[in-house]
Amino acid sequence: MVVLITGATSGIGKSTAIEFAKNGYDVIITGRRQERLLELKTLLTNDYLVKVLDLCFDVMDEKLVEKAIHSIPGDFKRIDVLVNNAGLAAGLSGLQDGKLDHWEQMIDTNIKGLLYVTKHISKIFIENKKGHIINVGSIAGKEVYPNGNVYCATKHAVDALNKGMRIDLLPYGIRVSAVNPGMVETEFSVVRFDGDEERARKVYADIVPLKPEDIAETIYWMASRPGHVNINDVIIMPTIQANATTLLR
Ligand code: NDP
Ligand code: 8X3
Repeated sequence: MVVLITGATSGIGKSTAIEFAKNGYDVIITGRRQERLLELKTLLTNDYLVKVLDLCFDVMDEKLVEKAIHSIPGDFKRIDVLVNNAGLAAGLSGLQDGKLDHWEQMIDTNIKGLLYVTKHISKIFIENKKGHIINVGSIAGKEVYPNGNVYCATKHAVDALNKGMRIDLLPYGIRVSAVNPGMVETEFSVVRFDGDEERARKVYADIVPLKPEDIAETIYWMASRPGHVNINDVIIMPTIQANATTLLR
């Protein structure tokens, strides 16, 4: 079995690569940071004795996405599961104060990047008449919170695409699922606050957030249901978080 994970250099994507490798999957890991891909490749190869292919590309660039997916060799091309995980929030401010480059990066990564990867991998799945796409959405795709405007909009788009893909790919026996987490402690907040580690630390101070492993285990559980079962949608929150804006500190 083969899984392709976008955004495997950190956080949820990295934990998901480890979880699938633990369960004997060969793994295609992708992201923009080559050195991190190589570190993870070494870990997965040595600790779990699986085959690993690293593909370094930016999901925002359709030509690079197409080139990377077309370069996948032999056995790895028999992909069983695609985890559409690469994504980010950039900024947290009122719409009136939003930065255009933040908006474009979120739209180009979370929506367009996910679409590019899905379009190319779907063709492989259609040829094989099987496959499973697991989209990483967010509680931000189910609710809108103050200053979350564009990030929430991109994750609402993922929610809509998750439903649309399931309809379009139904004739080909392709399963489509989404996992929508609340707060998970990863590099997410450091990225959101443009590298401000102190501000990022405060997001998770005095709470017990989800760990990336919690999401990875859920993704693997979805992928490992029997073939006639599709988990459409899961919302997973830390126990201290009731919804996007209500949490116990
Ligand atoms: P991290 O910042 O730890 O990981 C993000 C991953 O996405 C990295 O591997 C990064 O790789 C990759 N990525 C970002 N932009 C691009 C790009 N343009 N091209 C290729 N890869 C890219 O954050 P998380 O693990 O938390 O985030 C993973 C997903 O989970 C995202 O979609 C996020 O929206 C979602 N999510 C996160 C939550 C949280 O609280 N942490 C909650 C709900 C959803 P690289 O930089 O090497 O390219
Ligand atoms: C990440 C979770 O609540 O910061 O998608 O939007 S949240």
